[in-house]
Amino acid sequence: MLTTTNQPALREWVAEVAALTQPDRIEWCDGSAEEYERLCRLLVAAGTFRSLSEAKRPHSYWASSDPDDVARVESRTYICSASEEDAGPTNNWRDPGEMRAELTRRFEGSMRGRTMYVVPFSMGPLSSPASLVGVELTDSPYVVVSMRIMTRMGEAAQRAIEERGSFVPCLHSVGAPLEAGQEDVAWPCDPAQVAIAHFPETREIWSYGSGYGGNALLGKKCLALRIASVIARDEGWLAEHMLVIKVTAPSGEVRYMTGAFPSACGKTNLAMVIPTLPGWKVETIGDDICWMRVAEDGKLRAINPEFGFFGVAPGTGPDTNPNALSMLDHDTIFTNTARTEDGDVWWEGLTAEPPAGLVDWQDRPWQPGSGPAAHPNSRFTVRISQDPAMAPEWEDPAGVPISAILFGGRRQSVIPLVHEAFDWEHGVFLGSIMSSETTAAATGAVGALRRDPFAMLPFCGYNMADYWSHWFDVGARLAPEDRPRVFYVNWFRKGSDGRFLWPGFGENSRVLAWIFERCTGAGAAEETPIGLVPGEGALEVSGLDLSPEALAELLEVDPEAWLGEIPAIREYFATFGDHLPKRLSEELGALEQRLEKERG
Ligand code: OXD
Ligand code: MN
Repeated sequence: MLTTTNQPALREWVAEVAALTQPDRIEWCDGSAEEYERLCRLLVAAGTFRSLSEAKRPHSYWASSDPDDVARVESRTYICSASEEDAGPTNNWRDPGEMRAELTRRFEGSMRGRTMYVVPFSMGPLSSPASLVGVELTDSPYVVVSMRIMTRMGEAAQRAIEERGSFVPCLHSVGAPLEAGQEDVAWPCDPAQVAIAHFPETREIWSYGSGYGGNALLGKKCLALRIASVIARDEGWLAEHMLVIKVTAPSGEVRYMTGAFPSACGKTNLAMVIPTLPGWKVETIGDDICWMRVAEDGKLRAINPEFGFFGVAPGTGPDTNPNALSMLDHDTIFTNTARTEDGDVWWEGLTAEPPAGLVDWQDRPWQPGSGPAAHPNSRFTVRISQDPAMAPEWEDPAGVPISAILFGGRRQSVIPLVHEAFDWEHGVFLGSIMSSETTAAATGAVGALRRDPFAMLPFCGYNMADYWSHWFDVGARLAPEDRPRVFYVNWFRKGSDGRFLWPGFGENSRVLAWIFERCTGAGAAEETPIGLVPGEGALEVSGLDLSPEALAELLEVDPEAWLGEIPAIREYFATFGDHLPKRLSEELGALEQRLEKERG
């Protein structure tokens, strides 16, 4: 059991925060199984957790959050850089001094009546100099057990911090102090006062008022993306909101790919996809975050800094993601799913018919027709090691060499099933114009179209236009033959009858196979004004219930519809003023010319 540290900065910071937040107790977390068990028992006793049936789902728990604390709150997520310009127009900026003062007031006494847990953790393998270490101070035992699943947490991480002598301080409170004799609630939080603040210059995170997901598990979105993106800019690498997969062809040849998709667009499903194409294999390296560096061998190499999945449950089913289902069989925490009579969990998409006797995510009896039983952003928290499709090299500190980078979003029209960028620069342009129809992963309207460049809109810790320049700079350091090829995919195109044209899921392996073959030089492509699409017969569609007309519609590039997108892109780029890389305006101009030429 850890009781303190020989690291002066950590010791002093813990003492300082304790003096401010006034917890009843301080507990240093060692990450042991015993500690996990004890905290889970405590969460059961507090009513936060319910044990699921040992027979149905051994060693698993169900939690139901406050109905006002169910997703990341982007409107209360702040980048507090010294200058507003450094945060850029896509982030909420607050002056660091003012924010610090305001949050200090909120944190004052915020842990009264509670335990403050000291949670040392590493994003990335402990042995890797590329990993980032942090310490989360939190008054939420739910956060502690989740961090043990999601990160390499505990004693070994603390030793790494002591050796390095530095760490990223991550302060978290649910913002619900208990006065003497006051009874606790199952999910303490303070939704009205939520603030998730990032200080990029001093590399600190302060999060107040929420106990949910990315707001509270600070290693993931806050550290491994927002703060890491700033560190990556300064050090010349890339911290990305991307899955990483290993694709093996029937020949045994291997290629690694990354993919950026906005939240809840099927990233986890693609990371664990079981190919329908005979002989092909896909294995997972990561499902959400990837860090890429130009390595000594000249390749762009990626690691997954995480240790667990925090995946969206609804839509995870036997057809969409059988690997995930077997991974969730045991040792999993479910938050805001529905529950069955016999002590198991359920969500929309798990089975065609809901079982009788469900209780919904708020623990109320559920009736068919009364809305979703599971919250649309309900989640599972599970160790990566439980994924049967994990590639053995997923923890290799050297990373895996990337051959292809995929971008994608949820677009009902205009964007074809797949197209390839002409080169790296055009690829950066494709990433910068990504747009998607919004989902339930964040609070706000669902189904509206929003620009989500590189799927980093909620996660880039600095000016998005400077981030694009950084992508050009990293590309310039790669030899042309080592630059990954860039692709844009859209599984969500609909036909004139309003139905999805592409079956998706396992069939997406057909698109991966074409991408793979483009990387090895075997795949045929046809040039269009927007990029390269599969040439005649190059996309393997045999055995699919897909008419030639539907295939043509899927791959169609309509110059008129694309020209219709240009003014909005130009307007969007203009919001970045002088920061916009000149190369991106040139790419836009060149696209417009190619489209006009095609239209004739
Ligand atoms: C996530 C997200 O939770 O992107 O991964 O919202
Ligand atoms: Mn994500």
